[in-house]
Amino acid sequence: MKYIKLTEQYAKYIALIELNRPNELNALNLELMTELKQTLAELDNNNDVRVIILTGNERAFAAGADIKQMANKSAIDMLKIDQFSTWDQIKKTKKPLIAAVSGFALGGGCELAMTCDMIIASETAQFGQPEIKIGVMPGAGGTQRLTRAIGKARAMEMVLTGKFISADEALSFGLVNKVVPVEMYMHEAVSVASSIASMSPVAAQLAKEAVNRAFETHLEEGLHFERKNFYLAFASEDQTEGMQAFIEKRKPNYKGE
Ligand code: CO8
Repeated sequence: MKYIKLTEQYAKYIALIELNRPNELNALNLELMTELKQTLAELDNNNDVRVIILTGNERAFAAGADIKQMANKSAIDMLKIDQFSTWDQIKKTKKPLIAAVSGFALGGGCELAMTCDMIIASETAQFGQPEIKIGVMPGAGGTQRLTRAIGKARAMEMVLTGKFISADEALSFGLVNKVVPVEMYMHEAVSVASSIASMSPVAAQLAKEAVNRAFETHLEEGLHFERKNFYLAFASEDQTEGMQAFIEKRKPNYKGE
């Protein structure tokens, strides 16, 4: 792969994907997004992986879609390229996906971080939807996910002025889970990932699916969906193991079955 690096066993049950276009601040060109989609699909089918961490480098998580690649495109070119089918596929990743963000997370980069299930940020992280400054607007979920995450007033300000927010602001707005010193952000992401990886992968998948449903439907339907997934958890060996381990006062040994 040219634009991403994959370490399948970065830590026990944890895979690490690093966006790797450092000279372009990890601008998300079509090739990178295709590699990312394929890698996530493969990891979703790999039983040795329970949690995936997505990161960039210290300077940039990703500074947005590749402006140079888009600049001369017509609306019909964009329609035919249909890059959003790639984004839709990434959104369908079943395993928990943690973004470890340092430096710039802008435009499509901010949208990619928000597509993940949690965001661990270094204190140097900056989030923004600056598309308006180049004459367009967010296109990969920025107007929707950001608004749901931080509310209309703040999202409107970011989207209409293009201003960046700091990691601490993002934390106080509820966009990120935790902010730590730059030398600690990967360590913190691995720590959260390890905690999730020690749980039943079946339960994690069912729970992720149910939380995401909260964004897509009304309460009654969401509760109904949750209940079905709750029942489904009882079809797993991990449920038997988890409850038996509690009763026997020992650590559960989950197999993802
Ligand atoms: N696309 C292409 N190249 C980029 C991008 C980008 N988004 N961001 C940075 N680069 C390149 C620069 O052109 C530069 O390359 P070169 O050295 O060849 O000139 C290199 O990365 C380093 O960048 P800078 O010299 O500009 O670094 P600074 O530290 O001075 O500035 C900034 C950093 C503030 C991040 C600045 O680079 C910047 O403003 N970048 C653009 C941010 C932006 O507007 N992002 C939104 C893009 S549009 C978008 O994401 C729409 C998403 C729609 C859906 C997704 C569909 C795929």
